[in-house]
Amino acid sequence: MGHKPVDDVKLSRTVAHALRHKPWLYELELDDEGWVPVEALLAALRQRRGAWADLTEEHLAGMIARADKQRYELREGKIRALYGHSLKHRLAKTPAEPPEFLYHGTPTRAVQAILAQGLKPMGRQYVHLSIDLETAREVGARHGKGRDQRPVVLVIRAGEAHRSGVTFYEGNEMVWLADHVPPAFIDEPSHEGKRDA
Ligand code: HQG
Repeated sequence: MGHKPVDDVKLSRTVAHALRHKPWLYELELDDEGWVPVEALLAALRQRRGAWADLTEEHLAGMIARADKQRYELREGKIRALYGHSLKHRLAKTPAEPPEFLYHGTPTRAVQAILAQGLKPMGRQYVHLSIDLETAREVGARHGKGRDQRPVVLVIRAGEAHRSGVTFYEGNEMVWLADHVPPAFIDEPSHEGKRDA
């Protein structure tokens, strides 16, 4: 590509900060679907680190392509985060029909509250759900001290919830979003193995 390589992890974290959490610190304004002009993001990033002084769209595209998760979408001169937002202005998402079962990994300490109150978005705009057990386990493990705690994976009866009026949205191919998942559609860990639909 003829460009000096940049640290993908640092770049991705800063892009998440800008596109999910605090765009105003980067003089960015997200549109209703979370998009910003790539050039505006690049201009802000170029000012932040010496190593990013010559940052180009190719650096962003490379970071997105190499990432383990599909966090960002880059299209027609614009870029957005696909999920994870915490900023106040709630992004417009299109309701969609979820798979019959989804999974949510969480640390043990949160399970009791979740089974009592349901899954809440907490600091983000939406509840985040995974399409498979292994991904959910990894999501839950992020919250453990030293990341060595064994997370609990809750099984979400998403199809049933959807048919009962709970709204779901597609984040990307692996991540589904919801406003709130009531406890009636959440199965405790002991049921886990039987629900692999
Ligand atoms: C918990 C990462 C108490 C919930 C991941 C979670 C994901 C409750 C925590 C994405 C609760 C919120 C999001 C209730 C939910 N009482 N605790 N009623 N309802 N919780 O980080 O889902 O790598 O905001 O279980 O892969 O862990 O950044 O959500 O433990 O897709 O791209 O409250 O972020 O993606 O934590 O993760 P988070 P999450 P990236």
